[in-house]
Amino acid sequence: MVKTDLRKKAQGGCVLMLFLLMSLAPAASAESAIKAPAGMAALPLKLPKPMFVGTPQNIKGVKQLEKPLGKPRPPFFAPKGVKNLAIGKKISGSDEEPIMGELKMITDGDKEAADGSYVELGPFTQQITIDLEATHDIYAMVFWHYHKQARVYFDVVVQISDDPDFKKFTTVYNNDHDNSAEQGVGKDNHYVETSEGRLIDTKGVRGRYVRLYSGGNNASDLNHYIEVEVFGK
Ligand SMILES: [Ca+2]
Ligand SMILES: [Ca+2]
Repeated sequence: MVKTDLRKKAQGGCVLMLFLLMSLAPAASAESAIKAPAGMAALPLKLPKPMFVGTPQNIKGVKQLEKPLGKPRPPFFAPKGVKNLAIGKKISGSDEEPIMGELKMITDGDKEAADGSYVELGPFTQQITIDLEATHDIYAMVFWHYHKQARVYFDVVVQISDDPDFKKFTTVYNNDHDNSAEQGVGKDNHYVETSEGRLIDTKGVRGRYVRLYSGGNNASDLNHYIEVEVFGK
């Protein structure tokens, strides 16, 4: 009995907090409405210009598709001093001669959606690997496949390893629900690409190499990357 009452009180408190946060949100920016915990800071993210607005209508039949948030993503807090370790770092991958662009564009800091800012890799399952040149604690990754139009990329698998051959690795994201990329069955959601990129919480996993798989998208079998950021220290 006592336990139930406490839980109810706690739930009430949460609802009230949520209500307060939501009512604050329109007045203040999301970043200032939510205070960083001690020793933490919001990721220093610089977002590109959005190229489309509103809820995409042209994506049908994609299973386990995450609903758009309908508002800016809340800040992500990581230990103070965390920075993008991927900028300017070397990239290798399964398609070293892309159809459009060059692999080095994936870590050049340009995140715009326009033609000339994205790399087009061959069809079906492809991977890219970034060498951070040293082992780091990695707290978050943000990546943009494409954001000129609303799209869903399939078999998005992200792994972190200390081994260039990835004999051992930690999977930090996997939405390949049928193991077609042969990296194991994932449970993460499909999502619509936007100018905010996809942010994943990598929980301080240590590693030197990050590898990202994809297997085409809802509009074609091809794979695209605009930028990958790896936040750590
Ligand atoms: Ca880029
Ligand atoms: Ca699949």
